[in-house]
This record gives sequence, C-alpha cells and structure tokens, in this order.
Amino acid sequence: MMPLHIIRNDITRMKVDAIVNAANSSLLGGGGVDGCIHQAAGPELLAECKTLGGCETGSAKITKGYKLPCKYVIHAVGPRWRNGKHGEREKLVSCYRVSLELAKEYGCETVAFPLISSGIYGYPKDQALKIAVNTISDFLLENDMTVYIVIFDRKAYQISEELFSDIAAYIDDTYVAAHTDSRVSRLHRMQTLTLRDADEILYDAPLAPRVASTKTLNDALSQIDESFSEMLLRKSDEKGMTDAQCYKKANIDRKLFSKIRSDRLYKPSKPTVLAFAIALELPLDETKDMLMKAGFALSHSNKFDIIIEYFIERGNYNVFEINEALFAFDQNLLGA
Ligand code: AR6
Repeated sequence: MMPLHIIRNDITRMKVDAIVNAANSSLLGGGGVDGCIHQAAGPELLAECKTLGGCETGSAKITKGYKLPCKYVIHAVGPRWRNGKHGEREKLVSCYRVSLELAKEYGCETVAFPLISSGIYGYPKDQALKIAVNTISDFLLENDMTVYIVIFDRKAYQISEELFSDIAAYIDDTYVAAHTDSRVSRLHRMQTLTLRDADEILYDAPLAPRVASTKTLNDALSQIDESFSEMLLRKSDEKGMTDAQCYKKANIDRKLFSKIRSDRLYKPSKPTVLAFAIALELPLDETKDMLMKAGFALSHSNKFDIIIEYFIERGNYNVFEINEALFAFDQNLLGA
C-alpha cells in the first residue's frame, strides 16, 4: 500500500519486477549481495553480464533475472567510500536515480534495492540509508512505483545513537507517567473528590435534568460530526495541498486515497490516519481529533503511539525519519 517500504529480507527472494544489484564496474560478479544474486540467478546471468562491457561508477545496466523470482536485475555500481570528499554522495545518489529510471523505462512497477555501497565498499550505513530514502522518495513524488529498500542485517537500519536514547528516555518517562499513580496525583484526585462531595452536601442542590436526556436519538444523529474523510479533505484544502501532494507525503497509495475520497464514511486503519496527520503536519490536538473520527486514540501504554507523539510534539513530520525510529523500536511502520 505504501510506495516506499523498508523491510528486512534476502533480496534474492523478492518477487518484484526488478531487483537492484550492488555490483562493481566489471559487472562480472563479486562478493556480498552481488555474489548472492549471481548464485541464485544461475550462470546465464554472468553470460549476459559479459556482453555489457562493464559499467561506470554511479551508473547502472539492466539484465534479465533468469532463475530469480524477479524479471530483471539492475546492476548498479556504487562508489567505494574513501572519506566522503571524493564525490561519494553524488555517485551514490546517481546509482539510485539511474536504476529507477531504468526500471521505469522497462515498465517495472515494483523494485527492490539493497543498501548500495554499504557493505564491502564501506559507505557508512546510516548515511547510505538516508541517501537511499531521500533519493527514492524524490523519485516517487513524480512517479508511481512501489520501491523496497531491503535491509539484510539489523545493524544497517539504525537511527543515530542520540535520537535512539532520546526516544528511549521519552518512552520511559511517558510510560512512567501513564503507569504509576504518583502520591501527588492520588492526593489531587482525593481532594477534588472531597470538594465535590462537600458542595453537594452544603447546598443540597437538586440534580439538574441532564441535557442529553432531553434530546431524541434522531436529534443526536442529525448532528453527526464531520467524518475522517471529510476532515482529511478539508485539512488538505486548508493547507493548499493537491491530492497527490497529500497522499505522496503520507506515503499512501493513490488507489487507497481515491477510495477514501469517494467514501465519506471510509474506515481507515490507525497507521493510515497517522500517516495523513503527519503529512498534513497536524498539531497533537488535531491529530487526536482525526484519530477519534476513525475510532482511535493515542495511548501512552504502547511504544508506537508514544513515538508518534514524540515526533509530533517536536514538530518533526518527516514520515521516513519517524519510520526509522519505529523500526528501531520494533514497531509497525506508518502506512504499512
Ligand atoms: N540481500 C540484501 N542485502 C544484502 C544481501 C542480500 N542477500 N547480501 C548482502 N546484503 P555489498 P557494496 C547487504 O558488500 O558495499 C561486491 O563484491 C549488505 O549487508 O554487497 O556496494 C561487488 O561485486 C550491505 O548492507 O555491496 C562489489 O565489488 C549491502 O547489501 C562490491 O561488493 C551492500 O553490500 C560492492 O560493495
């Protein structure tokens, strides 16, 4: 459903139109993911690669997939990491761009990338991931395609140490606040309780008729609130966003968006609501309001909700960074 997914898998098992190989400029095979791909595809892949005459760093060439479950293999040549001052970044960005353009040219709708250059070529994994995410999401703003970034080892997908411990501390604090009944708050509740009781005793006030009971069920139903779908469309109008800007920023599939648009009572999943709330950069109270319209709430009893709240409170609405954090804490990803 989302156009960009980050998953953990062996890329040779991906049933997509094309997988990307982290090759070297000879295109004649090697270690790492290159070795895995050639092994799984069989010798015909090497035979075709031999006809290609190699490939420059920062570029890519396409072959068939042979015994692999994918139709094509796009062989991209990433830069070797030296110290970051030798155009490594530009070359890596170019690898992703050229590969995506090739995939598009061959009519691929689904493409899987490994983290190019982040193994034998030594590119720092967090930077390699950021470049992959940014370059692919730029491309997806203009193109309809589903792209997977396939992470092999757990370590590759790690948010910065600092952010991790900051979120961890936030979770601890929020958990503590939600799960312990401090003496102060207990006292506070006891006091409000006592005061109210005292009031009733002192004034012996007759119970006022409850307003709700005078309303008929029909009255109540006729004042039904704005639905989730209506709020979404209103907010997106208010922000001057087009439909495409809205669903792309939310990392939500176009088909799902048009379903929501055409059905005012559409019942979305909680991660879908949150993905839109983040795309629309809603403050916390409006996020909660939008969740409520779909029958959900943010709770302090689970890490997913706390992490979302953490980002919203800090005004960080980057869905990919949020997903990195969710992933690091073993949570489901937004929109997934
Ligand atoms: N599926 C997904 N990811 C994988 C797999 C797999 N089966 N195997 C490894 N990775 P690398 P590079 C990850 O070294 O750094 C070759 O010899 C791995 O954990 O394969 O671009 C070529 O011929 C790492 O994060 O590629 C070149 O000479 C990422 O894939 C050179 O290595 C890329 O690691 C290219 O080095």
